[in-house]
Amino acid sequence: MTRLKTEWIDHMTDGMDKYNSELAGKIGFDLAGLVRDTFGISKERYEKYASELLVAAVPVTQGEGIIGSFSDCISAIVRSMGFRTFVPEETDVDGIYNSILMDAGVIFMADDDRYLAFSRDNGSFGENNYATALGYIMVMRAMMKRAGFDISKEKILVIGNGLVGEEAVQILLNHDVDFDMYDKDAKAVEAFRSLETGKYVLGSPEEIKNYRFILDFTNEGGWLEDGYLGSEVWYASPGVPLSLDEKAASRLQNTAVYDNLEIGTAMMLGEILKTMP
Ligand code: 2YJ
Repeated sequence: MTRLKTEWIDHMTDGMDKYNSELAGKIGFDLAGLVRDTFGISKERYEKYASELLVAAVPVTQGEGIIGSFSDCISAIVRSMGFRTFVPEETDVDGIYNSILMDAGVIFMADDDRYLAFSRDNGSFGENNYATALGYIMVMRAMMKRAGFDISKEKILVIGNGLVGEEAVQILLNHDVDFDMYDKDAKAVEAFRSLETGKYVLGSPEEIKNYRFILDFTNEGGWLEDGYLGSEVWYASPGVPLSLDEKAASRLQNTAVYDNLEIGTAMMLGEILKTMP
Protein backbone atom coordinates (compact mmCIF):
# COMPACT_ATOMS: atom_id res chain seq x y z
CA MET A 1 0.00 0.00 0.00
CA THR A 2 1.30 3.42 -0.89
CA ARG A 3 2.16 5.69 2.00
CA LEU A 4 0.63 9.05 1.29
CA LYS A 5 2.85 12.10 1.31
CA THR A 6 1.90 15.48 2.75
CA GLU A 7 2.42 17.24 -0.58
CA TRP A 8 -0.03 14.85 -2.27
CA ILE A 9 -2.86 15.71 0.05
CA ASP A 10 -2.41 19.07 1.75
CA HIS A 11 -4.26 20.93 -1.04
CA MET A 12 -7.43 19.31 0.28
CA THR A 13 -7.65 21.28 3.47
CA ASP A 14 -8.86 24.35 1.58
CA GLY A 15 -9.53 22.94 -1.89
CA MET A 16 -12.62 20.83 -1.39
CA ASP A 17 -15.08 23.23 -3.04
CA LYS A 18 -13.03 23.14 -6.21
CA TYR A 19 -12.67 19.36 -5.95
CA ASN A 20 -16.41 18.81 -5.54
CA SER A 21 -17.35 21.07 -8.42
CA GLU A 22 -14.81 19.45 -10.74
CA LEU A 23 -16.08 16.00 -9.77
CA ALA A 24 -19.67 17.10 -10.40
CA GLY A 25 -18.60 18.41 -13.81
CA LYS A 26 -17.28 14.97 -14.78
CA ILE A 27 -19.69 12.52 -13.15
CA GLY A 28 -22.77 14.59 -12.31
CA PHE A 29 -22.30 14.17 -8.54
CA ASP A 30 -20.22 15.78 -5.84
CA LEU A 31 -18.97 13.47 -3.04
CA ALA A 32 -22.23 13.69 -1.08
CA GLY A 33 -24.21 12.98 -4.26
CA LEU A 34 -22.01 10.00 -5.11
CA VAL A 35 -22.57 8.52 -1.65
CA ARG A 36 -26.32 9.12 -1.78
CA ASP A 37 -26.56 7.59 -5.24
CA THR A 38 -24.44 4.55 -4.34
CA PHE A 39 -26.31 3.69 -1.18
CA GLY A 40 -29.77 4.91 -2.15
CA ILE A 41 -29.95 7.52 0.62
CA SER A 42 -32.63 10.18 0.12
CA LYS A 43 -31.77 13.86 0.44
CA GLU A 44 -33.87 14.14 3.60
CA ARG A 45 -32.23 11.15 5.27
CA TYR A 46 -28.78 12.41 4.28
CA GLU A 47 -29.42 15.88 5.66
CA LYS A 48 -30.66 14.41 8.91
CA TYR A 49 -27.43 12.41 9.31
CA ALA A 50 -25.32 15.42 8.36
CA SER A 51 -26.99 17.60 10.99
CA GLU A 52 -26.85 14.98 13.77
CA LEU A 53 -23.54 13.21 13.29
CA LEU A 54 -20.22 14.55 14.54
CA VAL A 55 -17.18 13.01 12.85
CA ALA A 56 -13.65 12.84 14.30
CA ALA A 57 -10.38 12.18 12.43
CA VAL A 58 -7.83 10.91 14.94
CA PRO A 59 -4.11 11.25 14.17
CA VAL A 60 -2.19 7.99 14.64
CA THR A 61 1.55 7.95 15.44
CA GLN A 62 2.10 4.19 14.99
CA GLY A 63 4.73 2.96 12.52
CA GLU A 64 6.01 5.72 10.27
CA GLY A 65 4.00 8.22 12.23
CA ILE A 66 1.82 11.18 11.45
CA ILE A 67 1.54 12.39 7.87
CA GLY A 68 1.28 16.16 8.17
CA SER A 69 -2.32 17.21 7.42
CA PHE A 70 -3.67 13.66 6.89
CA SER A 71 -6.29 13.99 9.65
CA ASP A 72 -7.04 17.57 8.60
CA CYS A 73 -7.64 16.33 5.05
CA ILE A 74 -10.04 13.62 6.20
CA SER A 75 -11.80 16.24 8.26
CA ALA A 76 -11.98 18.61 5.26
CA ILE A 77 -13.33 15.88 2.97
CA VAL A 78 -16.10 14.89 5.38
CA ARG A 79 -16.90 18.54 6.13
CA SER A 80 -17.29 19.18 2.40
CA MET A 81 -20.01 16.53 2.50
CA GLY A 82 -22.00 18.63 4.95
CA PHE A 83 -20.95 17.03 8.25
CA ARG A 84 -19.50 18.61 11.38
CA THR A 85 -15.97 17.35 11.91
CA PHE A 86 -12.95 17.83 14.15
CA VAL A 87 -9.41 16.61 14.71
CA PRO A 88 -8.62 16.04 18.40
CA GLU A 89 -5.38 17.49 19.73
CA GLU A 90 -4.48 14.13 21.23
CA THR A 91 -3.31 11.18 19.11
CA ASP A 92 -3.87 7.43 19.12
CA VAL A 93 -5.91 5.90 21.95
CA ASP A 94 -5.98 9.19 23.81
CA GLY A 95 -7.32 10.80 20.64
CA ILE A 96 -10.04 8.17 20.39
CA TYR A 97 -10.89 8.68 24.06
CA ASN A 98 -11.18 12.44 23.66
CA SER A 99 -13.23 12.03 20.49
CA ILE A 100 -15.64 9.88 22.48
CA LEU A 101 -15.81 12.54 25.21
CA MET A 102 -16.58 15.12 22.48
CA ASP A 103 -19.41 12.82 21.39
CA ALA A 104 -18.10 11.90 17.94
CA GLY A 105 -20.48 9.37 16.38
CA VAL A 106 -18.00 8.29 13.69
CA ILE A 107 -14.23 8.05 14.10
CA PHE A 108 -11.77 7.92 11.19
CA MET A 109 -8.15 6.84 11.63
CA ALA A 110 -5.30 5.26 9.70
CA ASP A 111 -2.04 3.53 10.46
CA ASP A 112 0.45 2.32 7.85
CA ASP A 113 -1.60 -0.78 7.02
CA ARG A 114 -5.24 0.14 7.37
CA TYR A 115 -7.48 3.16 7.00
CA LEU A 116 -10.75 2.69 8.87
CA ALA A 117 -13.88 4.55 9.97
CA PHE A 118 -16.29 3.15 12.51
CA SER A 119 -19.59 4.10 14.03
CA ARG A 120 -19.89 4.25 17.79
CA ASP A 121 -23.65 3.90 17.52
CA ASN A 122 -24.08 0.59 15.74
CA GLY A 123 -20.66 -0.96 15.16
CA SER A 124 -20.75 -0.48 11.37
CA PHE A 125 -17.51 0.48 9.64
CA GLY A 126 -15.98 1.60 6.37
CA GLU A 127 -12.64 0.19 5.22
CA ASN A 128 -10.61 2.17 2.71
CA ASN A 129 -9.54 -0.52 0.22
CA TYR A 130 -13.06 -1.81 -0.28
CA ALA A 131 -14.65 1.65 -0.16
CA THR A 132 -12.17 2.98 -2.72
CA ALA A 133 -12.82 0.09 -5.10
CA LEU A 134 -16.57 0.58 -4.81
CA GLY A 135 -16.28 4.35 -5.14
CA TYR A 136 -14.28 4.21 -8.34
CA ILE A 137 -16.57 1.62 -9.87
CA MET A 138 -19.48 3.97 -9.13
CA VAL A 139 -17.52 6.87 -10.63
CA MET A 140 -16.93 4.84 -13.80
CA ARG A 141 -20.60 3.86 -13.92
CA ALA A 142 -21.66 7.52 -13.59
CA MET A 143 -19.17 8.75 -16.21
CA MET A 144 -20.32 6.06 -18.61
CA LYS A 145 -23.97 6.88 -18.04
CA ARG A 146 -23.35 10.54 -18.83
CA ALA A 147 -21.61 9.51 -22.04
CA GLY A 148 -24.54 7.27 -23.01
CA PHE A 149 -23.05 3.89 -22.01
CA ASP A 150 -24.44 1.28 -19.64
CA ILE A 151 -21.79 -0.36 -17.44
CA SER A 152 -23.72 -3.63 -17.47
CA LYS A 153 -23.45 -3.82 -21.27
CA GLU A 154 -19.81 -2.82 -21.84
CA LYS A 155 -16.44 -4.33 -21.08
CA ILE A 156 -14.17 -2.64 -18.56
CA LEU A 157 -10.42 -3.03 -18.30
CA VAL A 158 -9.21 -3.43 -14.71
CA ILE A 159 -5.52 -2.66 -14.29
CA GLY A 160 -3.84 -3.87 -11.12
CA ASN A 161 -4.84 -6.84 -8.98
CA GLY A 162 -3.43 -5.43 -5.73
CA LEU A 163 -5.22 -4.64 -2.48
CA VAL A 164 -7.81 -2.32 -4.02
CA GLY A 165 -7.94 -4.09 -7.40
CA GLU A 166 -8.82 -7.36 -5.67
CA GLU A 167 -11.76 -5.71 -3.97
CA ALA A 168 -12.87 -4.23 -7.29
CA VAL A 169 -12.70 -7.65 -8.95
CA GLN A 170 -15.06 -9.08 -6.33
CA ILE A 171 -17.50 -6.19 -6.66
CA LEU A 172 -17.53 -6.44 -10.47
CA LEU A 173 -18.01 -10.22 -10.32
CA ASN A 174 -20.85 -9.85 -7.82
CA HIS A 175 -22.58 -7.36 -10.10
CA ASP A 176 -21.95 -9.27 -13.33
CA VAL A 177 -19.98 -6.44 -14.88
CA ASP A 178 -17.82 -7.74 -17.74
CA PHE A 179 -14.11 -6.99 -17.47
CA ASP A 180 -10.61 -8.03 -18.53
CA MET A 181 -7.50 -7.76 -16.36
CA TYR A 182 -4.02 -6.40 -16.85
CA ASP A 183 -1.23 -6.57 -14.28
CA LYS A 184 2.44 -6.53 -15.17
CA ASP A 185 3.27 -8.47 -12.01
CA ALA A 186 3.26 -12.26 -12.58
CA LYS A 187 2.29 -13.01 -8.97
CA ALA A 188 -0.72 -10.71 -9.13
CA VAL A 189 -1.77 -12.36 -12.41
CA GLU A 190 -1.38 -15.78 -10.81
CA ALA A 191 -3.56 -14.70 -7.88
CA PHE A 192 -6.19 -13.45 -10.34
CA ARG A 193 -6.07 -16.64 -12.42
CA SER A 194 -6.50 -18.74 -9.28
CA LEU A 195 -9.98 -17.22 -8.92
CA GLU A 196 -10.90 -19.07 -12.12
CA THR A 197 -13.18 -16.30 -13.34
CA GLY A 198 -12.53 -17.18 -16.98
CA LYS A 199 -11.76 -13.49 -17.62
CA TYR A 200 -9.15 -12.57 -20.20
CA VAL A 201 -5.76 -11.41 -18.92
CA LEU A 202 -3.84 -9.06 -21.22
CA GLY A 203 -0.42 -10.24 -22.33
CA SER A 204 1.12 -6.80 -22.74
CA PRO A 205 0.34 -3.12 -22.13
CA GLU A 206 -0.01 -2.63 -25.90
CA GLU A 207 -3.43 -4.27 -25.60
CA ILE A 208 -4.68 -1.46 -23.32
CA LYS A 209 -5.41 0.44 -26.55
CA ASN A 210 -8.35 -1.86 -27.19
CA TYR A 211 -10.32 -0.58 -24.20
CA ARG A 212 -12.44 2.50 -23.76
CA PHE A 213 -13.29 2.11 -20.08
CA ILE A 214 -10.36 1.74 -17.71
CA LEU A 215 -10.29 1.28 -13.95
CA ASP A 216 -6.68 1.56 -12.86
CA PHE A 217 -5.68 0.39 -9.36
CA THR A 218 -1.90 0.48 -9.81
CA ASN A 219 0.30 2.71 -7.70
CA GLU A 220 3.54 3.13 -9.59
CA GLY A 221 3.07 6.53 -11.14
CA GLY A 222 3.71 7.84 -14.67
CA TRP A 223 3.86 4.47 -16.43
CA LEU A 224 0.62 4.74 -18.42
CA GLU A 225 1.88 6.64 -21.43
CA ASP A 226 -0.50 8.32 -23.81
CA GLY A 227 0.67 5.95 -26.55
CA TYR A 228 -0.79 2.96 -24.67
CA LEU A 229 -4.26 4.49 -24.71
CA GLY A 230 -6.90 4.39 -27.43
CA SER A 231 -8.43 7.46 -29.02
CA GLU A 232 -11.51 7.62 -26.78
CA VAL A 233 -11.02 6.68 -23.13
CA TRP A 234 -12.92 7.04 -19.87
CA TYR A 235 -10.51 6.53 -17.02
CA ALA A 236 -10.95 6.26 -13.25
CA SER A 237 -8.13 5.61 -10.81
CA PRO A 238 -7.36 5.98 -7.12
CA GLY A 239 -3.74 5.10 -7.90
CA VAL A 240 -1.28 7.18 -5.93
CA PRO A 241 0.84 8.47 -7.57
CA LEU A 242 -1.09 8.91 -10.82
CA SER A 243 -0.33 6.36 -13.56
CA LEU A 244 -1.09 8.67 -16.51
CA ASP A 245 1.85 10.47 -18.03
CA GLU A 246 1.51 14.21 -18.58
CA LYS A 247 0.32 13.91 -22.15
CA ALA A 248 -2.37 11.36 -21.26
CA ALA A 249 -3.51 13.37 -18.23
CA SER A 250 -3.89 16.44 -20.37
CA ARG A 251 -5.68 14.64 -23.22
CA LEU A 252 -8.11 12.89 -20.84
CA GLN A 253 -8.77 15.85 -18.59
CA ASN A 254 -12.54 15.74 -19.17
CA THR A 255 -12.93 11.97 -19.03
CA ALA A 256 -10.54 10.99 -16.25
CA VAL A 257 -11.26 10.98 -12.53
CA TYR A 258 -8.48 10.40 -10.03
CA ASP A 259 -7.73 11.57 -6.53
CA ASN A 260 -5.56 10.68 -3.58
CA LEU A 261 -8.06 10.23 -0.75
CA GLU A 262 -11.42 11.90 -1.34
CA ILE A 263 -13.63 9.28 -3.02
CA GLY A 264 -12.43 6.44 -0.79
CA THR A 265 -13.01 8.52 2.33
CA ALA A 266 -16.49 9.60 1.20
CA MET A 267 -17.48 5.99 0.49
CA MET A 268 -16.18 4.85 3.91
CA LEU A 269 -18.64 7.27 5.48
CA GLY A 270 -21.32 5.98 3.08
CA GLU A 271 -20.74 2.41 4.31
CA ILE A 272 -21.68 3.64 7.77
CA LEU A 273 -24.58 5.89 6.72
CA LYS A 274 -26.23 3.06 4.78
CA THR A 275 -26.67 1.16 8.05
CA MET A 276 -28.32 4.05 9.88
CA PRO A 277 -32.10 4.29 10.34
O1 2YJ B 1 -2.53 9.65 11.31
C1 2YJ B 1 -1.66 9.82 10.44
O2 2YJ B 1 -1.32 10.97 10.07
C2 2YJ B 1 -1.02 8.62 9.83
N1 2YJ B 1 -0.97 7.53 10.74
C3 2YJ B 1 -1.77 8.30 8.56
C4 2YJ B 1 -1.32 7.07 7.83
C5 2YJ B 1 -2.02 6.99 6.51
N2 2YJ B 1 -1.97 5.68 5.99
C6 2YJ B 1 -1.49 5.45 4.76
O3 2YJ B 1 -1.02 6.27 4.02
C7 2YJ B 1 -1.66 4.04 4.41
N3 2YJ B 1 -0.65 3.62 3.52
C8 2YJ B 1 -3.08 3.82 3.91
C9 2YJ B 1 -3.57 4.82 2.90
C10 2YJ B 1 -4.85 4.39 2.28
C11 2YJ B 1 -5.16 5.15 1.02
N4 2YJ B 1 -5.77 4.30 0.07
